[in-house]
Amino acid sequence: MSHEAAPVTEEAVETQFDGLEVDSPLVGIVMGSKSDMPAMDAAAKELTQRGIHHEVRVMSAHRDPDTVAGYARNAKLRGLRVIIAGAGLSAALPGVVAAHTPLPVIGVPLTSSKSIAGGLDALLSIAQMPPGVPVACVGVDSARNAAVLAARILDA
Ligand code: RP5
Repeated sequence: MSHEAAPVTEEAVETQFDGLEVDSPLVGIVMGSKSDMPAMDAAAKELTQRGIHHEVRVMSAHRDPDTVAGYARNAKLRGLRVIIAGAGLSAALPGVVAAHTPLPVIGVPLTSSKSIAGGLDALLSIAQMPPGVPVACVGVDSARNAAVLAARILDA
C-alpha cells in the first residue's frame, strides 16, 4: 500500500489561498528622523482611514545609508507597491530610496527647526531629481496628500 500523498494541483492551492486575508503592507512610509513623525502621521492616518495596509519606519539617508539602501532594495520583493518618504533640510531620503527601487516614490518635503525659507530647502532637494530617477513631490508638510496620491496609484 502506497503512503504517497495525492499531488496538489495548482487549482487546489489557489482555492486554499482564496479565503486568506492578505495583510502585508502595500505602502511603506519612511522618514529621516523621529522628529518628522508628527508631520508624517497624517499620511498613516489617511491610509488607515482608507483601509490600506502600510508600515512606518524611521531611517536617515545620511545617518543610516545602509539601512535605507537595504530597505529600498527589498521593498518590491516584500510586496510593497508605493513608498512615501518624508524628510527635511537637505532631504536626500526620497531620492536615495528611488535610486534603489523601481517602485513609485512620493517625497514629502518637511519643515524642521533648522529649515530655511519655510522648507524650500527640502522642496528643491526632493523635486530636483536627475533625469531617469523620478520622485513625485507633494507640497511642504503635505503628508496627507502623499497618502491620497498613493491610494490613487494603487487604485484603492
Ligand atoms: C532631516 O533632518 C530629517 O528628515 C529632519 O527633518 C531633519 C532634522 O532631523 P533631526 O535633527 O531632528 O533628527 O534629515
